[in-house]
Parts: sequence; C-alpha cells; structure tokens
Amino acid sequence: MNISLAWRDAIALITVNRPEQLNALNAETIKELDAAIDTVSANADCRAVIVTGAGEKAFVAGADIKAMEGMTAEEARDFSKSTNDVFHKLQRLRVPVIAAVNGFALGGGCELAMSCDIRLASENAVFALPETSLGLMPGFGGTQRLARIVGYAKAAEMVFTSQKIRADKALEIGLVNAVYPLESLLDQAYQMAEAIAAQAPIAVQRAKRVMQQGLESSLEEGLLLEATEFGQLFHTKDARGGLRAFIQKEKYQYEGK
Ligand code: CO8
Repeated sequence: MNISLAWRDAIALITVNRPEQLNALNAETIKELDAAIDTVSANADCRAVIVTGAGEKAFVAGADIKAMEGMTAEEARDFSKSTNDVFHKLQRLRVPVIAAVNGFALGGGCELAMSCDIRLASENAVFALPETSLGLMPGFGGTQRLARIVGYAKAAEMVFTSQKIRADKALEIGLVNAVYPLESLLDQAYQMAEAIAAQAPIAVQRAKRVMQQGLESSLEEGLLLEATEFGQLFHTKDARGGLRAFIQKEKYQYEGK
C-alpha cells in the first residue's frame, strides 16, 4: 500500500508511504489517497486530518517523474484532472486538514500540501514548484492555489524560476503556518489537531466551508453566507450548551449535535 490511514481517537493520519521513491505520486498512490479521503469523509466522528510523508527526507518529492515520462498528452491531461479532483476533495473535506511537511515538498508534493487548510513544516522542509525546469507547468493545482496562498507576485517568482525555498522562507511568505524540528513535527500537528477537535465540531466544519466559499465569492456573497450559517448554528445543541456553559462558568463537552 502506498497510502496508510491510521486513527488516534477522532484524528485521522494519512501517510504517503513510498519512502524509497521519496513518496512520489503515481496513479496508484493517487487512487489510494482518494480511497483514504473517502474513508475519512464517511467517518462522522472524525474531527481533523493530518497528511504527512513516510521517512525523514520527503513529504512528497512530486508527481512520479518516471511514470510521467512515457505519458501521451491525453494521459497527462487525465492524470492532472483526476489528481486535481482528488486534491479538491481533500481541500473540501468537512473537517480541517493539516499538512505535516516533513522534508521535500516539490511539485505535486507542494501542491498536496497546498490542498490542506494548514501547513506545518519541519526545519529540513524544502518547497518548490519546479515543473518549468522539466518543460512542464504545475498540474496538480499549483497554478491556482499558490497565488491564493502567498499572492500572485511571490507565486509567479516561484513558478517561473523553479526556485527551491527552505522552511524559514516558506514561513516568511506565508506558505506555512509554523516550523518545528523534524522530531517534534508530528507531535505539533497532533497538538493542533487536538485543539481543533476540542472545539464545537459543527461550528468548525461550517466555519471551514464558509471561509473556503468566501475565498471564491464576492465579499457581499461571503458575508451573506456567513450570516446564514451563523444563524443555522443556533439550531445546534452545542451552541446552546457552549453559550450556557460560558455564562455558568463551566466547561461544555461538545457532542457534534
Ligand atoms: N518521481 C519519481 N522518483 C523520484 C522523484 C519523483 N518526483 N523524486 C525522487 N525520486 C526517486 C529518485 O529517482 C530515486 O530513486 P532511485 O533510487 O530508484 O534512483 C529516489 O527517489 C531517491 O531520490 P534521489 O536519489 O534523487 O535523492 P536525493 O537526495 O539525491 O535528491 C531530490 C532528492 C532533490 C528531491 C531529488 O530526488 C529530486 O530532485 N526529485 C525530483 C523533484 C521534482 O522535480 N519534483 C517535481 C516533479 S514534477 C511534478 O510534481 C508535476 C506535478 C503535476 C503533474 C501533472 C500530471 C501529468
């Protein structure tokens, strides 16, 4: 199996597991990733997801260059389209997704990380969209997501020059949220996932949906959506319980209801 899925309570850990090929993404791996996302999505108790790479060297070193070499134009388009669909499904997962970027995140690996809500990186992480150095362009969402995350000019510089940036630079431009020593990265990711899991689940999930939809719509549409979803939360037991508990100076255990 090229993808493993493990659970710690309500937190799913998806690991790309081809360390001998630096976790490069071939069609089989993307298929397995798709299945893992479906499994996570079907679990109503899931509160957060962590995505990482096996080994200590790479998160994901990109699309599998060896598999791409013999592709026809149609096959390349289909691989780009089908992977875009899978990464989009990951981005739109009901629950927050944290990328624990534990090394090289190049090409498709950087694009996988960008499909997550939050990126935490190890000090040895290296990011790049180096496709133009291969005669290609980003094909797993990089032309769209990088500019949305770091702004067009910085994205343009990275894509047009294929430059590799280290974790501290990725932090500086806002590509990652935080940088940790490699040995504590996964613990830090779990700590953040647990902090997310401790909040009211329906509130977190609706906030994710509204924030993501807001990025794709006008401010007016986004604010309207926010007001609508804000109102809907007053139907939940958790909102009633959370507000009452604050007033009574108690701690409320959220149920996701
Ligand atoms: N694909 C396939 N195999 C890879 C890849 C990759 N992306 N990256 C590394 N590997 C393999 C190596 O070939 C090697 O295998 P083997 O032992 O069988 O020769 C093994 O992993 C270890 O790699 P290295 O020996 O190269 O390790 P180094 O420490 O010397 O170097 C690097 C590490 C710098 C990460 C180097 O491996 C490298 O430059 N890799 C390629 C990085 C890259 O260019 N990635 C972008 C790929 S393009 C892409 O992602 C496009 C996405 C959109 C696709 C659209 C669909 C058609």
